[in-house]
Amino acid sequence: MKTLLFFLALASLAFGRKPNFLFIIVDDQSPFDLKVYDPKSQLDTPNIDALAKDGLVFDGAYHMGSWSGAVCTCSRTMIMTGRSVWNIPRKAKRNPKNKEAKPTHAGPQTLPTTFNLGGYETMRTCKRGNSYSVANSQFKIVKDATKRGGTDETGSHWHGQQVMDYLEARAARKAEEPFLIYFGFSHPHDERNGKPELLEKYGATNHRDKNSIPALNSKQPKLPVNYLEKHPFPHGHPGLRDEVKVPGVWENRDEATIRNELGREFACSENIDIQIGRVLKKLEAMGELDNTYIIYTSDHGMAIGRHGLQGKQNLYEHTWRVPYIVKGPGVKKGRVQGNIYLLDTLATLCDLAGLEAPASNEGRSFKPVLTGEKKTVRDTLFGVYAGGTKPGIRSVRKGDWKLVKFDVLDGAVRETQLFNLKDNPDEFLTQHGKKNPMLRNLASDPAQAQKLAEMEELLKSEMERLNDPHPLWNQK
Ligand SMILES: [Ca+2]
Repeated sequence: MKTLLFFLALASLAFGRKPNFLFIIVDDQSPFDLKVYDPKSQLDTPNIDALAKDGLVFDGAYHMGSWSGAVCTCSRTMIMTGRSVWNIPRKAKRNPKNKEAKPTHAGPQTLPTTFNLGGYETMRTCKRGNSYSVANSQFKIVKDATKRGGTDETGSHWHGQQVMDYLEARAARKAEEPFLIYFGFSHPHDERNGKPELLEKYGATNHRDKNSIPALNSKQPKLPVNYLEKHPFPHGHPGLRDEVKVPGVWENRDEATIRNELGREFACSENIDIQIGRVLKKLEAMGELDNTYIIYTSDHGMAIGRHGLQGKQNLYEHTWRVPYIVKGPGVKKGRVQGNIYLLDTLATLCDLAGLEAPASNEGRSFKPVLTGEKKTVRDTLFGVYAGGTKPGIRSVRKGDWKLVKFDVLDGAVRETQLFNLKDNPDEFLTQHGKKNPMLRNLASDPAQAQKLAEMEELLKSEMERLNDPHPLWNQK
């Protein structure tokens, strides 16, 4: 018997244990909130910083966008299915070109179904709603509730506690099967009701009076470098909740309102970091940390005053991009461009687990980037916001160049922006400073006419390739 056990142990070592996954996803966070992406940020996130130091930080992680004001819903559906933005399950009438759009009970295979079949125990905690409910219910253990309050029971601590309790229960029953934990938070999405001590740290208050503006406080985060009092033209979604109705901000874009709201966002984000710290410590104590891939990301970015916008319904880098950090067995340390979409997560996690990605998946595994064999898995990135007037906003990026087009309000707004992101990472719209003539929108610069034409062509081909049903004014 002893000999048999010895050989079994040897065999399990030889074949290796399946790795675990801790997929952390926050709600509405710009990468530039984090010190990892903006060293000048005042947000303290020691646990995320440590993750970044021991793992790989992606500078080119994007979500593909949304055809709904609820950007969360599209983004999270892409994560769950690995499908591209116009090919995710939804009502067929919204895109008659898309034959696969009709909702069916079968639907595409998802992150939880694939990992369930692969012998994983799948567990999730996250907010309720604005996501792909079919996939949410497919996890073996589901602990969902929307927690945006300022106490342990009503805020991010609650999500952290669900994971702590799950890990405790696994330890008690000596669970052998590998786990995939979808560790979601309801914050820093508004309302950003942070814990009192963290609000105090960032000089913020839970502002509730629509008829006044909050007080300025020297502890509040500074205004973003690309802050504007107003976006230079309507962005195309009149009455959009995130731009006009967020409690504490509404339509105000004055310095005090924006700095207070950033303080609230930071208070909520630091509390998330504290919860991550608890869970990582627990994994270490259980001896599971070294065999666990940890992924940190957000469903999309967020404006909060940048470019005069407040919400997530735009395609500037602060909102189109997401933070994306991976640490785990065999993952290189450092930074990489990586050019990835959130929807590549499914294929990548399958690859790392030795599972086959489902046939319905369109994402690409970026495991070769994680192991250092490649710098990127995509040359071109496409983005859409079509939740307001149609066609809406489109973007395309290749190398350092990025094109953004607004075609909204029945043709009343037709705007083109061309940025060189290497020179102008903050996407200044009008000339910023005197030294570098690239620090502005270059769309009308005759010297860039050829680059503009090239990017226009690239955008058109991406829209066609990806089944986009709404051509822009200059594409017909
Ligand atoms: Ca969100």
